[in-house]
Amino acid sequence: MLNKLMGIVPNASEHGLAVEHMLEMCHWFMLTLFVGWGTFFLVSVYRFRASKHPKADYRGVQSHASTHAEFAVILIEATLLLGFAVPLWGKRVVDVPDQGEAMRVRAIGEQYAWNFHYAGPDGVFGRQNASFVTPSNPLGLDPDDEAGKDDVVSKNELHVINQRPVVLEITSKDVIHAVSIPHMRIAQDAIPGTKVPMWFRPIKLGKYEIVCAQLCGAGHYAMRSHIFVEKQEEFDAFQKELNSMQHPAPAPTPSK
Ligand SMILES: [Cu+2]
Repeated sequence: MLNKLMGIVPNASEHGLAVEHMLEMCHWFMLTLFVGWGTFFLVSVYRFRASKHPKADYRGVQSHASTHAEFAVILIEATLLLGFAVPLWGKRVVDVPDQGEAMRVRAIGEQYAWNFHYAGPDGVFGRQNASFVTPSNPLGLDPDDEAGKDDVVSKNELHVINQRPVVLEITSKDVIHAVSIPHMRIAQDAIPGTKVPMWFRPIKLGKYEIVCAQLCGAGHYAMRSHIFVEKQEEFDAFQKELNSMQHPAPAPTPSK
């Protein structure tokens, strides 16, 4: 209920409910702390006002109630962190689905766009080298590498298959960006020179927003993409269309 009040978007991923549960507990805890400390502050301001207490009292508090309250706060915070947050995070980063089960897509950030690189039907990413980078080959795919001949790249559009786990391999070409997909309850920094895997399983067909979650320069606001959760046939059609655009068949030699 508090999550909704804070404007959380609907969940569209398998693990999303666990994240929501965690958020909800934290929000209730923060609300309790806010009301508790706020009340304490107001009561103190009123009770110890100068007109009633012209002379300062240096004896301080005699009861142990505040110590117990503080200890309870530490205990709840430690439980939230060690009992829920760390195990949840541990599960996410250790249990990455394997190659056969999941679809691997590389997400490469640049000022100011996201490139999504698919391995194509062979499931193997083509070799890349910075010296091959051109406007039409933004990721520097080696034209001589067989594995790269079926690779496709889409700009600002990530297409995935409903119910199939996706592993995003996240990196950046220039500065630090971050892939954030609120509906999937995931976010991860894109750091140049590293490739960080982040995974999720989409469970609801539809189009959702992907935003850059690191202030990466003057055009940061424009670094907005979309994720399309589709049926297998729609995904295949999308891949085929990109493939025919990016790997056009050689023109037939004119016959005499
Ligand atoms: Cu960015």
